[in-house]
Amino acid sequence: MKVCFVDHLWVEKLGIMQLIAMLRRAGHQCSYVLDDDLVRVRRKVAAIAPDLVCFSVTTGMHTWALEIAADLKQHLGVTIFVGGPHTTYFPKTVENPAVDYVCVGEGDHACVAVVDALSRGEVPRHVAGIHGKEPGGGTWGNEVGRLEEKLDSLPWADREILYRHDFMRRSPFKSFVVSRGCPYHCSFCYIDAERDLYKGKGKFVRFRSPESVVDEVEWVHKKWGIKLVSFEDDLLTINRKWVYKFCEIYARRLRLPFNINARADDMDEPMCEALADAGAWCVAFGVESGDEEMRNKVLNKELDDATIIAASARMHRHGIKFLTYNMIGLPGESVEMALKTIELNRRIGADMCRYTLYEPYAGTKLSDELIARGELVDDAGASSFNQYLTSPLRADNMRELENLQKFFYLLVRVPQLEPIVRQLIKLPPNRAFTAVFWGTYATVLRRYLMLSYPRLLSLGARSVRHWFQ
Ligand code: B12
Ligand code: SF4
Repeated sequence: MKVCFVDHLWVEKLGIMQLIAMLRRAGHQCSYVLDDDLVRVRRKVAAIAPDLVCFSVTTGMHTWALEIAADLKQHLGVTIFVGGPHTTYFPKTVENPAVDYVCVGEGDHACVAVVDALSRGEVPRHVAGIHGKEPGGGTWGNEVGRLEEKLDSLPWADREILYRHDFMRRSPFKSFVVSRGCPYHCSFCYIDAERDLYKGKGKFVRFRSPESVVDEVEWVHKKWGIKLVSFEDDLLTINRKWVYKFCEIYARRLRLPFNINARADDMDEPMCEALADAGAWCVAFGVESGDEEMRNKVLNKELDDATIIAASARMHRHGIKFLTYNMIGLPGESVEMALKTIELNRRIGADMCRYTLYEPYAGTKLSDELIARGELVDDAGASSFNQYLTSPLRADNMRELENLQKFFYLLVRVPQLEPIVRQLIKLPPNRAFTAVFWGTYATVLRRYLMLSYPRLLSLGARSVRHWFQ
């Protein structure tokens, strides 16, 4: 069967690459249209003439995908299959007139089972995790299946099709996700919803074997070249034994610079030593808020200031750079509390920071509480990339917080500016503030991902429409 994935993000979407690998292994033909323009997408898909068009969507980009799906359905009459985190948490997407099937949860086996069934001319009614439409109206849906415990049994992500684009092939960093699940319960994250979905369906936190991960990175490096290995897993450090083993093999065979996501409380002496010896370039971890009560009582992060401070000093001693994730515009946050977040980053000497406005994703614990209390501008929760610019929370000081977020990194680096910024944030939001934000944010991104200036500009040009939608 001819299957075509359509997407508009110029990033390595491992979900799509993973499914392409599964489908090709099962003997299906796959293609990947990477474009955001409706007419161009229609033309490219028509030229391929697929039997099935697939989208992999997160909440926010689903609006773009559904618009394209409607156009393809109307003009080409093609079958539409949508999966990814958005349909996992919002299976009602199947009610959209353009959509034929949605996948809830992990789709490695479900995707193949659906395509196999369709190629036999059957309705994939029996496939776990799949929802579809009843012929006479209404919808049907199946419970998710068991989680795949042996991640090594899945084929490596198929990068071949994506790397036909020079821009993607030449990327200095190449992305990998080698684990699934996370044991924590942050209130702003979807992880609890995912854990509930899979209750009784197998082990939630799983890792590939370190050997297989190093084999894959080595293979990708030999074939396409890597300057920086970007491990995008939620938390690579939760499995200590795994990290030590991985670092030992990686140091021996590759020793390429790499980035990981971690928690500050995992970054003790042996962990820092192992990562430093293996050549880690940067460890990213969540500070989220500089106010301990906000971080732990509201965000449920289970992490105190002292641990963050000690871990940061340790990483500096071991020569590991670190990037912090921070949110401004949190529920009940005052300007002084937000300034504490900036102050904590300054104090720990954060090498790089990411600083967005808190985006309340519908279906997460915190967002649902805000919706119930009527504290969101609309009930849909966050649905676009606007966490860079505006907040959907109702709060008297929100304009000031939105302005402060634009100056976050500048204030971490140049504390002397604080008295001026305190005055500036009282002004209405304006383009000059937005320019400060993009300038500083791009500087961080460039450094973290080892991007050249031309590449950064090119990435910005390809993404700009989605950032401002
Ligand atoms: C790497 C990553 C990124 C990368 C790459 C994004 C991407 N879409 O792949 C970057 C940095 C660009 C990114 C950005 C964002 N991310 Co992000 N990201 C992740 C992360 C950590 C890993 C994703 C991954 O590659 N997983 C491995 C692959 C194999 O899994 P997968 O993509 O989910 O695909 C599986 C299934 O979903 C399913 N599936 C996927 N697509 C399809 C399609 C079909 C047809 C079928 C049948 C099945 C199917 O099958 C796949 C194999 O099992 C996840 C958390 C996580 N652990 O999954 C968050 C996560 C996806 N991100 C999230 C968010 C919120 C964002 C941002 C909105 C953040 C922001 N505010 O900017 C943006 C949105 C960008 C976008 N439009 O996709 C949320 C999404 C929640 C939601 N409701 O949609 C997640 C789930 C984190 C969380 N727990 O809250 N992200
Ligand atoms: S540690 Fe990260 S992935 Fe885990 S619950 Fe918290 S935010 Fe979500």
